Amino acid sequence: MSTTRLSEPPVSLADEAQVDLLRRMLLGRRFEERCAEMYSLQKIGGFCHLQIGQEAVSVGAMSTLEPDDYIFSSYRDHVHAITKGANPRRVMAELFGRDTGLSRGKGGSMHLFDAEHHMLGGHAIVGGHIPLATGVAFALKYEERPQVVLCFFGEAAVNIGAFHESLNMAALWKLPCVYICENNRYGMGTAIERASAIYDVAQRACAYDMASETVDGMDVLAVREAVGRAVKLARTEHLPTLIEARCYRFMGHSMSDPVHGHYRTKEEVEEQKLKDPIRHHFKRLSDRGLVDQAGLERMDAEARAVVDAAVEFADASPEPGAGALYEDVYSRPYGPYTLSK
Ligand SMILES: Cc1ncc(C[n+]2csc(CCOP(=O)(O)OP(=O)(O)O)c2C)c(N)n1
Ligand SMILES: [Mg+2]
Repeated sequence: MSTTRLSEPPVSLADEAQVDLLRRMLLGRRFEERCAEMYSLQKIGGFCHLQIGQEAVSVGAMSTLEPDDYIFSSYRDHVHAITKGANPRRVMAELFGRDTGLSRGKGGSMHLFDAEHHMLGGHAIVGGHIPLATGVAFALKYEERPQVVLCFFGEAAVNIGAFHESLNMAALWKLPCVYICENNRYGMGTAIERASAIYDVAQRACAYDMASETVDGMDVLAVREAVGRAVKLARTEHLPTLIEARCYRFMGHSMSDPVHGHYRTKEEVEEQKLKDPIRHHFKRLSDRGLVDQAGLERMDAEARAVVDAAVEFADASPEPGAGALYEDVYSRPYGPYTLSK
C-alpha cells in the first residue's frame, strides 16, 4: 500500500478565471489586514486567527467547487467563508458581534457559518469538525446527491483521534470528502517536528488506502489542480482524498501572539514572505501579459472598497438585543438539520 498521486490531468482554467483567483486572494488579504486593525481598535473581541500568507489554499481549493458543494473550516476561517460566498459585510459584522452578522453576532471569528452558501463552520476545537464533514459526506452519498465536501484543517489536527476515525470511515464507505490539511508547520508555537512522529502528512493516507497528494500551498494554481483532481474523484466515484498543502502563515498564531515569538526566527518569516502567494501569482499573470501593475492596483482598490464598506456596515449595525439570548437556541421543531432542505 502506498501514497497515491492522483493521475487525472490538470483542470484547465481560462485566463480571466486565473485573474479572478488573484482578485479573490487580494480580497482575502485586505479583509484580514483590516481585521488586525479592527482587533487592535477593540472593535473585534475574543479570539481572532488570521490566514495571511495561506490564501492560495482556500482560494485555489474552492475554485474547483460548484456553488452548492459544502465546506468546513477551523477557527482560521474568514477567508474560507468569504471565498465560499459569504457576504464580507456580514462576516465583518459577525466579528464585531453585531446583530447583522452571519450568526447574529453569537458566533464570532472562530464560528463563521453560512448555511445559504453551504459554509458549515468555523470550528474552534482542533480536528473537531473532521467527523462532521465526514458525516455530511455520508449524508450526501446516502441521499444520492452530487455534491462534495471540502474539509480544511491544520497539521496539528492530524494527531487527533477523530482525524483517523474519520479517514477510516471515509475510505471504508467511499465518501465524497476531500480532506485538506493546511500544513503551515506550526500548531500555535509548536513545530510539526516536535509534535508529530512523521512530518509528511500526506503519508497518513496510506493507513486507509486513500488517495493523497502533497502540493505547494503557496501556489494557487497548483492547489487548484490537486484539489480539482480530488473533487472529480469524490464527485464521480465517491472516493475521498487527503491533500497536504504546504504553506506558511505570515502572522502570529492569533492576534494575541507576536509574529514570530520564540518558536521561529524573523529570518524564517522573511524568507517565507518571498513566496507570498499573491505576489507569486501576480508575477505569473504579468509575465503572461494578463495583468499589469495598473490592473493590480485597480483590483486592490476594489478589494479595499469592499472591505471599507464591510467595516462601515459592521460599525453601523446594532448589537443583538437581550432577547437574542433566547433565540436560535434550539434547532427547528421537526428534528435535525437535513441536507434535503
Ligand atoms: C482539541 C483542542 N486542543 C487544543 C486546542 C488549542 N489550540 C487552538 S489552535 C491550536 C493549534 C492548532 O494548529 P494547527 O492545527 O496546525 O492549525 P493552525 O493554527 O496552524 O492553522 C491549539 C493546540 C484546541 N482548540 N482544541
Ligand atoms: Mg499549523
